[in-house]
Amino acid sequence: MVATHDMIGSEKAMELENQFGAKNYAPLSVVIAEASGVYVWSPEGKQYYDFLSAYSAVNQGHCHPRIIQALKDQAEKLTLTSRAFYNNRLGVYEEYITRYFGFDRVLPMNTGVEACETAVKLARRWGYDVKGIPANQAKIIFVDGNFWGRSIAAISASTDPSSYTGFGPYVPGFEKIPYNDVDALKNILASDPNIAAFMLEPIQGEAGVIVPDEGYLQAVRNLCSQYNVLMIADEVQTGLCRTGMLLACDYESVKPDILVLGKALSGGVMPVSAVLSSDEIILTIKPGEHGSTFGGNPLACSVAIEALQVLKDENLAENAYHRGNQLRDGLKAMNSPFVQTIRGKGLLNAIVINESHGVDANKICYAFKNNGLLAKPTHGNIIRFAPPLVINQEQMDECIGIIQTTLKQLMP
Ligand code: IF1
Repeated sequence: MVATHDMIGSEKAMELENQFGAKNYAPLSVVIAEASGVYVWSPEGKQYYDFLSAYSAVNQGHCHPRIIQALKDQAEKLTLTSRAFYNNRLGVYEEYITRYFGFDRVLPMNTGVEACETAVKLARRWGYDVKGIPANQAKIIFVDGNFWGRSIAAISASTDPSSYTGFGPYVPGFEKIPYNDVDALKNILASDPNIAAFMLEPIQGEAGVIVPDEGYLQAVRNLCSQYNVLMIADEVQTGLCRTGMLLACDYESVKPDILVLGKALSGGVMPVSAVLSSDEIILTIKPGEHGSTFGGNPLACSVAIEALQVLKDENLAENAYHRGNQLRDGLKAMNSPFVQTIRGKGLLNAIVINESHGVDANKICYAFKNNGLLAKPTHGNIIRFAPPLVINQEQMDECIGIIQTTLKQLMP
């Protein structure tokens, strides 16, 4: 029996997870014990560049000192009151985040999927109370390749069999159309008066960093307005400077009716998510009709204020924009036979691997690991490259060097 505070080694850590944990993941065989900025270290002290950023939850860099300090300071005073009472941090946070993004109000939740579920509930409720959709007839449109979490509603919207198979029956009232297809959206909105909302990621993360055509977001905005359908932007992964602007929607100056944030909203120190919207939409949910034990807790509020302030103070959107160009230029210059496609915006990138050389994406990620860089394949032959947004030019050059050296080593 390992004492709960023993500093165990990598082998023991993996052994314990394999023996006592559910097997709902198949992690790369690397154990992380410490992290700071763009670096993580194994229990044995081996250093790696983190090119996954906990799926874009540590945009500000691992264990950012200002965010950790905010966590510590608040944790010593007050962590949780429930929403049965007011507390002295929630209102301050609500004013801060609504002014930060330009919305009337915020509904605070914890995880990304909770916030996306909240957005779906808000859209349905608005559909009934404001748009006048008949009871229980509201439809919500999603796109092929969407990913917004692992809840029953989220997998009911999914087109990925590995997300939904074996978990039915599914939530009704969800329809799917192709991503990046304006005509498909126009046709479905014109065909059904009971559509409450259209929900999409401005860039699809899990689907493999799928960047839509220039103008798609603006076309979505216009069509949703034209047909009185709410546009829900799931920026849980693309938001908070990840793609080189504060929000991915900012590239086309599009303002969604409902904005969903999560992940880096806390700088990766705890689960914090948020749904931002207008009075007309968000006030359709009345007291006692929605909530969560930890939603809007004082600790999350203090952490999120600091995490958001760090994004601005350290110009992380601008850095993500330039470092992303540096990375994609570096990858193109390699001209590697393994790399079929390079795509992304800011520091949300992916390479599609040409596996015809007998080397698959998983093997490449293990080779990256051996050379000091951690990345993980998403679907099949796609490797996501998403380092913390604090990465500097010199560190990015070193990472490009590691990637190039590794791919050369693997050539037959
Ligand atoms: C896993 C990746 C997957 C998300 C978007 C909502 C959520 C997510 C756009 C839900 C969560 C996480 C979940 C995690 C792996 C990661 C992920 F795309 F980021 F890589 F799976 F697609 N909207 N994404 O990306 O947020 O409830 O997790 O806080 O489930 O394996 P959550």
